[in-house]
Amino acid sequence: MMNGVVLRSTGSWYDVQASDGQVWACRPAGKLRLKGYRSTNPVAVGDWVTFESTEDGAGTITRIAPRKNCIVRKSVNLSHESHVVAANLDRAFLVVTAASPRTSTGFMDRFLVTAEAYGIPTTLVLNKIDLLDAAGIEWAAGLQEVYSDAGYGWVEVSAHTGKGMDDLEKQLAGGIHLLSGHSGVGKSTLANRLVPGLDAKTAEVSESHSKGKHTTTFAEMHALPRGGYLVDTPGIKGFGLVTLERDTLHHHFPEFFRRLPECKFHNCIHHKEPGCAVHEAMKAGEVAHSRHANYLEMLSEFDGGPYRDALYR
Ligand SMILES: Nc1nc2c(ncn2[C@@H]2O[C@H](COP(=O)(O)OP(=O)(O)OP(=O)(O)O)[C@@H](O)[C@H]2O)c(=O)[nH]1
Ligand SMILES: [Mg+2]
Ligand SMILES: [Zn+2]
Repeated sequence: MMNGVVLRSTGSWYDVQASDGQVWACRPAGKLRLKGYRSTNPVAVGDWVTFESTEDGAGTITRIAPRKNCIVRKSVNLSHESHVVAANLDRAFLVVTAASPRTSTGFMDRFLVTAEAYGIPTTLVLNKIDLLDAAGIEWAAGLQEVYSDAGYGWVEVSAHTGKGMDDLEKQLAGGIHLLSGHSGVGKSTLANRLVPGLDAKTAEVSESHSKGKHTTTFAEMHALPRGGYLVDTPGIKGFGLVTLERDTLHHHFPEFFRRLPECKFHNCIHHKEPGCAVHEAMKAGEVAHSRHANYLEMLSEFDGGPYRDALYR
């Protein structure tokens, strides 16, 4: 019996890296499934598994360790089934760009809320800084302030010129790190820079739509030279709001949560209540209007029924 971590899945086979570093091609034992999950794939990238070697030199996965967390995509056809993209993440790096494609703060905030809710710390990575014009530089400076104030890490890089890459590398020591973001923001290009010898497929953003081409289609995990792992994932189009609750949504905005004790009402949701400390902080320029506007937008969605998607434990 051996223990290892799942690096990638190719159809019904899984590449599992054993604790001695060797990679085994494994198949799951029949009916293997973690309790409480209804997903199209029983085993996911980042899962810690136990396996036995078989006579043909492959392996059979006999046990999946309970997951610390996971990122999930709803499958397109089977509305009740979902696909576990990756499990056991120590940090997510949300890659954003000013143009080709432009990442909206609405998208960033939805990602951050979901990641918060499931305990995945997130750092924002602004890529393609080589392409920033004056307006882009201003946009980036504004966002850096907003997200630093909220309590998130912010790194600026160019996967093309290499600028800022040491900064990013320093944050990748140990653990399982996820690269996420829209298609075309440069996740695979960044992975190619960070993982020596990696030659992940990348593709130019379509000129007419300024959108990525969904080049990466499966999550794949790579060992980093200084230890730890990096998961390159397919681009996200957008997502709903998990099994979040309307009345606790605001808990997942760290800068709102910190101010809750100063609100007049202990159950303030920072909407229209009098004596709201979040509104006061906004007036004083300490909480970003964009964060609050995006929060209200999400809040309004709950009135149309509960959403579930994207990330869950
Ligand atoms: N100018 C510039 N282009 C970049 C940079 N990083 C990536 N690109 C380009 O952006 C395009 C998309 O890069 P990918 O790495 O394929 O993007 P991705 O996020 O992996 O996209 P999906 O796999 O579709 O989700 C490619 O043409 C890259 O060469 C950068 O720092 N500067
Ligand atoms: Mg890619
Ligand atoms: Zn309040």
